[in-house]
Amino acid sequence: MKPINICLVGQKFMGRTHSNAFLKVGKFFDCPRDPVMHTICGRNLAELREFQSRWGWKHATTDWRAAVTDAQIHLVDIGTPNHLHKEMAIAALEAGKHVACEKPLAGTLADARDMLVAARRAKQSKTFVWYNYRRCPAVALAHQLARAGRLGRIYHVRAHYLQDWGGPDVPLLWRFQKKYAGSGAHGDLNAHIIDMARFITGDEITEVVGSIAETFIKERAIVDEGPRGGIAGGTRGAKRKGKGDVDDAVLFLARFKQGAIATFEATRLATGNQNKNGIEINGDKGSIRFNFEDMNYLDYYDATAERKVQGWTRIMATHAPDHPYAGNWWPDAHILGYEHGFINQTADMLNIIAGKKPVVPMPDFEDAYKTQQVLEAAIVSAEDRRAVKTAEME
Ligand code: SOE
Repeated sequence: MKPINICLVGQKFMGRTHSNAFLKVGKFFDCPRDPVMHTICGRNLAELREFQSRWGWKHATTDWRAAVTDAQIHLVDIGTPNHLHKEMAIAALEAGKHVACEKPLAGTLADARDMLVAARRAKQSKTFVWYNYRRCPAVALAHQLARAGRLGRIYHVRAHYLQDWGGPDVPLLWRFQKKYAGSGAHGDLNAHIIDMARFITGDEITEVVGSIAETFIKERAIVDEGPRGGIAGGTRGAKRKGKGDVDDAVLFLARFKQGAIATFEATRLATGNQNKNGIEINGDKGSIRFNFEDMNYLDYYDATAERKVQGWTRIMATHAPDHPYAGNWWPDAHILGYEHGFINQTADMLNIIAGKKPVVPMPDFEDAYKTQQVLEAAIVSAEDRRAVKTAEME
């Protein structure tokens, strides 16, 4: 089997999820290419060496530019803070590599546009964006049901991504600084649910009708060392404070091209909700609802069933061959977790590189740019206090 030599940039939280996916994918999927964990890049050499030996990367380097342009590399995977996506992706595309990039595509629409232009120019390169929740079997099933017409005409989309890790005790990480992240909960969390809503409905958001953004916590402790493999980390020993200049929460209303209306809600301050990534969609033939904290289930309501037996069906989406990706994992109800979305995505990336079809559509730079336009429209809408068409956000 032909190898795919991978260079991953980033060795924190996403570095771990991606390394795990590259390590496992060949054990559970018949991959058309052999993923080789060739080079890991990061800034701190001591941490990098430890990471390299823990996960089994062949080489480790702090020189990302040399690594992503190295003739031996076929796929560059970017798992860094958002402000670095553009430079790294463009360098890799210009060197003829396939590129996988963490979400959102970039911190700003301008960076995302430059990445899109580079991707369009690099005709031989495939691009991928890690909207990993598309590949939870329950979400992929919702997409298939909607595509098969089981929801009928869609009236409402109600999406929320609620976390609570962003309180005042959390230090001034890159995620709270505009120059690194672009935005806060918005680009981090609304990005996922915009992608999920577009993916399931197969429709595009044409207008943000109104948006509200709030930064509740304006100052945070400055710490020397960020978290190692998680999100937040502590503030022990911190003496200085700095300004957090991104949103903690953004809510907005939107319209879809085919007429559905929608609400989106993202926050890091929803006390008690740790990773409540949820969506509900109502159509004239049926409805679905999904909550990542219960990720193996998809709730489905079939409004075409005989009235006396209509009701919510709670589907444990782990049954092969009916449920997407289920056949690659365990017997029914031997449930899956967060990491499986990344592994499923890796299998599909390898399929696409080999010219095969993914199980469900993959977000590439072209697709992720559409999500980025919606993110930008919501920012402009909140700033200008007006309705904003996504087409304005070129
Ligand atoms: C932090 O809010 C975070 O890790 C996001 O960055 C991820 O994209 C999301 O999947 C889980 O939460």
